[in-house]
Amino acid sequence: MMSDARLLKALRLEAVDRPPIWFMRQAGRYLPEYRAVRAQAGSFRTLLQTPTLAAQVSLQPLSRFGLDAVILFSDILTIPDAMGLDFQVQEGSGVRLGRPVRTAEDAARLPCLDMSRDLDYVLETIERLRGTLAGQVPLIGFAGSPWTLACYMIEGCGGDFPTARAMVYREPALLEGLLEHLTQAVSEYLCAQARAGADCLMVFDTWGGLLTAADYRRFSLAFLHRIVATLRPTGKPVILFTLGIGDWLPQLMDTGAAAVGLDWRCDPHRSRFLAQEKRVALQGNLDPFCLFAPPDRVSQVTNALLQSFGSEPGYIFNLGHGIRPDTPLEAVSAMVAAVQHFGSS
Ligand code: 1CP
Repeated sequence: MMSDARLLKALRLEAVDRPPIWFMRQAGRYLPEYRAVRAQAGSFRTLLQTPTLAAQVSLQPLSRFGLDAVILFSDILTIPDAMGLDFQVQEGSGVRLGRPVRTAEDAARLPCLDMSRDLDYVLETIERLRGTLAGQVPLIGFAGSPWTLACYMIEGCGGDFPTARAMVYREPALLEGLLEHLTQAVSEYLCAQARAGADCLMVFDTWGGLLTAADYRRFSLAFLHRIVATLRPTGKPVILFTLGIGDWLPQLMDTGAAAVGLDWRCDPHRSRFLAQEKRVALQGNLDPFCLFAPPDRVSQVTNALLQSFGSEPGYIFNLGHGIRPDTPLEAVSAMVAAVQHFGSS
């Protein structure tokens, strides 16, 4: 039964035979089978927007490694794209949004999305995956946090977001208005993903760590709180991940999320200590650069990390951030095998 899946048990803080494993960006460019489908699609955007292909690449890491979860193949930038900002991925030079939001007029022009009309292709991908997975492996739906989406929408590209970060000080009211609008969209998007068949929902707050402590609370954490509260009636567990969370881990644990994701810098012992007190699960946090070591070294580091997290319930193995596109496959296999055999010898 689906509710017996390791991932869902760990999220409920129930005992499991070994930690569940999946990893951020598990469907992506480090896989030759992904690159083949991406080439066949012609562009990243076509790949995203074609449910048969998006479902196919979502399943690739499951077939290759036998992981404990499938994450929907999509991108956090589907929301700005649906709002008319024209999302493009350029070969080698990252992402671009053709129409950035810089003024109150730009913000006022942003439409309220209708999920079943504007993001129907994402919901159709989830429905297909739910059919194929037939309750065997949980499916993770996701979205970007309002602050992280605002960074891309204001800047129009990735990088260190100078325009967005200056707006925190120059035009906080404009920024808050944009974040309100995005909070509504992200909440509705994740509710729609839950209805379509996602078993668990993850919010990527990739750029929350750029803010000061006070601004993190005001411009990111406050909105994460509201998203978690809106999702509660769906009954689906929520995982929150802020890259560079550092000192603010306890506050993230107080949002009501089932689990928090840890980046590679978080100390497993301190995180476990806090999580036990707050009754939340943890997910993380092998350094993605560990996967550039020889396979036997990867196994050693993975085992040491598993030991540090210990065998108490409520732990999900993952990387501390997305897997790098140039990661050797032998290293990934060694990491996965170490987790799958943990505790059995
Ligand atoms: O060329 C290609 O094939 C495109 C590369 C790519 C891929 C594989 C992009 C463009 N997005 C994705 C898929 C993706 N993105 C997934 C599903 C795959 C999986 O996890 O298995 C997910 C969950 C994301 C989420 C995402 N996109 C985040 C949050 C997670 C994180 O890594 O911090 C962010 C920040 C993005 C933006 C984005 N999309 C793509 C790129 C190259 C970027 C980074 C842009 C930048 O900041 O420069």
